[in-house]
Amino acid sequence: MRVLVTGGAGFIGTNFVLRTIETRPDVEVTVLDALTYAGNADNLSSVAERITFVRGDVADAETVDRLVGENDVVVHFAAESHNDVSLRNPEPFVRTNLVGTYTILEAVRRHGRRLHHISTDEVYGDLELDDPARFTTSTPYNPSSPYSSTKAGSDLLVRAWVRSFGVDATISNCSNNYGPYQHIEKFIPRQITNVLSDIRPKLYGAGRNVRDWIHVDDHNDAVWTIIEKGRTSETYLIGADGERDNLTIVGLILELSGRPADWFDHVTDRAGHDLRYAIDSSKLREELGWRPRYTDIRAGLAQTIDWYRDNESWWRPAKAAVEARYAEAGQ
Ligand code: NAD
Ligand code: TDX
Repeated sequence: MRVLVTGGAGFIGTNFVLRTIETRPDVEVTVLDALTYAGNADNLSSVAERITFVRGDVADAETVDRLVGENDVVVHFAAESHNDVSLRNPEPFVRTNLVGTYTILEAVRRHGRRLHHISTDEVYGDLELDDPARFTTSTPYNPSSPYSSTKAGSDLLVRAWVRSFGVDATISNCSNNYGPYQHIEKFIPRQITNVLSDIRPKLYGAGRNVRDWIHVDDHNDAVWTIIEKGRTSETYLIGADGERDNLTIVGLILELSGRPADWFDHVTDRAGHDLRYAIDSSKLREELGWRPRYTDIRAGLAQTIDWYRDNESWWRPAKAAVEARYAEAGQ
């Protein structure tokens, strides 16, 4: 099988490519990545001989058409992915997430290829903290931010291309990922690298917002399960029953790092900050037999802290600039 992985030099895409090469010797991987600030080609240096890497834009129709034509399956991870950045400058979100997905869809349609589109639980908006409900595939779309609205729009484009043109596509909406190679602008790696830099962790607002954490390897195993066993035109929700509020996550990081429990700051809240996400992944579990392997978030976080401690050269060059941007916003 020849697989085109868009966004393969970012956090989840890197983990997907490394794991695919390790566990599926019969798969040929081509990565298409624009190497924005969030992408890093060095992530893939250990498998450079085993993959084809193309630096390019998913909104560039010519490049996309050629690469889609040369592959059997497209796994579309490429996106602008950070809510805080989307609040400062939404333009690249519209271009990459909407025009990029449109460009992929047109190429997939022309060449009759299979697409798996990677999306997020944020398309459903948020839940109240005391609401026992979780998102299902029938929850109405209700995105809050420029990021999540462009991801919602990209999902709707995929659905329309399936219905109108018979494109062979599946969609997955996953909850918050953590693990190695995540950009340090994101919550968990920001706090881990803060602690490693002697900076106090920064919690937006009261820290009561809830995210449903899943280890990136569990997400990527689910993606392979859908590629291999998923029914065409279906949407699958991916989640590992990992609901925790941000305060709890910071508490665990402090404890695992041997710091006092109150060694953190409350900072300016995010505009329009979604309260709670929670995924009901029973469709994926019951229909396709997927199960998460990382069910102990404490152990998963300990392993992630070790990775950032052991790979300081990977994140250190970006740290001062990331913190300076947050400081400007009072965060
Ligand atoms: P990331 O920001 O770490 O990586 C994105 C990658 O896409 C980078 O390598 C970047 O260079 C590349 N890219 C950006 N614009 C591009 C363009 N125009 N053309 C080609 N490449 C481009 O993001 P991530 O956290 O790995 O997320 C990957 C996907 O998973 C996204 O679609 C995101 O919406 C989705 N997702 C993420 C999470 C999460 O918790 N991180 C959860 C659910 C879904
Ligand atoms: O310094 C921080 N302090 C803080 O309290 C940062 C960076 C974040 N937060 C809060 C905001 C959220 O409640 O932590 C939570 C997680 O924040 P992010 O890591 O920015 O993730 P989120 O906004 O939930 O979105 C993530 O999950 C869904 C990914 O970035 C998206 O790509 C994915 O779709």
